Amino acid sequence: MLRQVRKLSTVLKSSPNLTLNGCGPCSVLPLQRRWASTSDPKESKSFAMNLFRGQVKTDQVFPFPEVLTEEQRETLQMLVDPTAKFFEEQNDASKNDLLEKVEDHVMEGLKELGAFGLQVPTELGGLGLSNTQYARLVEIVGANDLGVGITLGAHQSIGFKGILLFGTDEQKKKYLPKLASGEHIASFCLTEPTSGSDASSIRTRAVPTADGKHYILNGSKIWISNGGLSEIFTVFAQTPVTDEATGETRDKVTAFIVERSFGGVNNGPPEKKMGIKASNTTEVFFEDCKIPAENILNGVGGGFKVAMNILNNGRFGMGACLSGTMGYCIGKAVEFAGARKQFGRIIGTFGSIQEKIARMIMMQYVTESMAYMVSANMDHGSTEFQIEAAISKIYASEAAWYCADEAIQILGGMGFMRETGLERVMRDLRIFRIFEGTNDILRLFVALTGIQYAGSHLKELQKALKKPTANFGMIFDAGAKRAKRQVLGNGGQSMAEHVHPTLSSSAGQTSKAVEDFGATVEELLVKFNKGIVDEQFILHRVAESAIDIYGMVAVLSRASRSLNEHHASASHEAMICEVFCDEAAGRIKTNLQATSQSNCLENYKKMATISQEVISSGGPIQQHPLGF
Ligand code: MYA
Repeated sequence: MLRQVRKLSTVLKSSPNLTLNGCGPCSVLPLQRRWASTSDPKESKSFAMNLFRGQVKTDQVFPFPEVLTEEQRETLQMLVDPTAKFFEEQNDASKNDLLEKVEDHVMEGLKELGAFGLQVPTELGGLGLSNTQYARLVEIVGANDLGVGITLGAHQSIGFKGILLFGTDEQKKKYLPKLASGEHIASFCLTEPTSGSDASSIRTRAVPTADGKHYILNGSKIWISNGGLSEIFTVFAQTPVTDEATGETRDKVTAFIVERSFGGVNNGPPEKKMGIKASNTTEVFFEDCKIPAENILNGVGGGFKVAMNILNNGRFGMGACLSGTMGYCIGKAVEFAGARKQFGRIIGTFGSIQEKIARMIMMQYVTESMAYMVSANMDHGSTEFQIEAAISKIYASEAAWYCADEAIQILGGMGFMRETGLERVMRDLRIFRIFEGTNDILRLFVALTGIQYAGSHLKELQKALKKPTANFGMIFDAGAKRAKRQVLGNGGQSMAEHVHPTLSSSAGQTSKAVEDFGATVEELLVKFNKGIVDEQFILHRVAESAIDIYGMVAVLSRASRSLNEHHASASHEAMICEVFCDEAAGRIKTNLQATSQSNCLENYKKMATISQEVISSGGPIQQHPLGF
């Protein structure tokens, strides 16, 4: 992300001033780097991306996307019960946790179920499931055993996803059948001792042999899920790439399919971890490992794109998986709250417990709605879901943590006991806020990607203003939107036409949030120009608002569908939606204000100083209350 920040810094150089017709002066930043090559900024269909321009693009969100064909639905229904039954009868999550491995008979049973090749095409031995079908099964895994989930997820969500997404026909035919059956397990090898969030700073290197037919790979990777079990590794390494135009050679990331049988591949012992203990995590070392050149994915130097796309593609699965985990925690909490008596009353009748349960349910509803919205968009063929997938991952991992924590709180001392099963879930959940992109990095990713998109359109406006008569429509449109925002506020851009009338007030709150958000992004671009990339306190609040708005839209859309189709739970869902939207609207207002309010900006400066002082002194520096 630092690289992204640095790159964005170069993008945001020299900002000439611009006056929007009738809307007062504003400076427009030229976000050159990413858009310099194209004459027009790309119009995105992504709902989240367009939020940053204060626009509501409804294609991906209203009505709540339905993608399953009748046949897919039937297939899925045939898989759901046996999968749930398998976990209930065959898998013992606490035993796996204690053994620090998935029991052998469970691994074999999962292979028989086809769980290692859920999305591999049927002609290559897999179940050929869509993203939505996959999500539904993954939810069951998440409800039962996150350690098993990571074993399966590291294998297919990231381990061999590169072959599915970027593999040639030959690569797919060669590798996928054994991966789908589980005969071969796969790992995703990106992280290194000196390269975590800054993925493109990896040092593992692969150099071509003199005849160019092979690459020799050297380096080491850490914290590799399935590292000790895998035969197949998707490995990211620096390779020398010569620029044809300049003749200059520099390193670029290339993705390789590496077989353990190539030789020179070794792994360390299983790591001792806080949670997901049943999943195998090791270091993996490559020493003069000879890889055929045909095992490159997406061409030499195309590896960073492979890595990012694999990660984007896998993140919705985490949302689905964790909505299952949240369901498990809620089940434990309500079972206890509905039976436990204290002070002569069932504790579930006390307001403080009711609030906890309602919040857990609300968060699960949002998580589920986001996950299935993203999976449906992917199944519809969208290629622009990276912001939504990141939002879904951030939200799900934090919501699940909240649910596990509150479930333990409701169960009190019982929740703290190992036999209840919640302490394992809480330990397992902690990593979800860290891996597949830390939530902090993903928040910056969400904010900066969206801001870049908004900035590219401002740049286009700047160009248009150079020839105002030829581009009158565009200038007028932008000016009118701004004016409308200033004059009409809430009424400027309504979402009400897309939602059930019961939810019109929530729709109004969401429309208002979108408009305020777009205006804030524009103001930030104008105010900070290239400096916005260094304003992480502010970017965090921008990301928080985007997450809340996406949540509002996801639940509005889903609850509207339930109301329109008269689902039995429709009025319950409507209430969830109303409460979430109302609270989210409040948070968004606070977060957006906190991007410009002077006291907030002062606080950020002070917090930066406090932190710097503490870091440089190696710990707390305040005097002890007792003075010694
Ligand atoms: S695996 C390890 C996880 N590691 C990470 O996630 C690394 C996080 N870091 C990054 O993602 C990147 O380094 C960031 C950018 C985002 C920080 N989509 O200059 P740049 C393009 C598409 O900004 P950087 C693990 O944890 C960008 O547009 N494109 O890059 C195991 C630009 O393109 P162009 C993207 O500052 C987990 C170019 O790249 C994206 O270096 C096990 C350079 O951009 C993107 N996202 O870094 C989980 N980002 O040059 C198991 C950047 O064309 C699964 N770009 O303008 C469990 C699943 C659930 C269970 C399932 C049960 C079955």
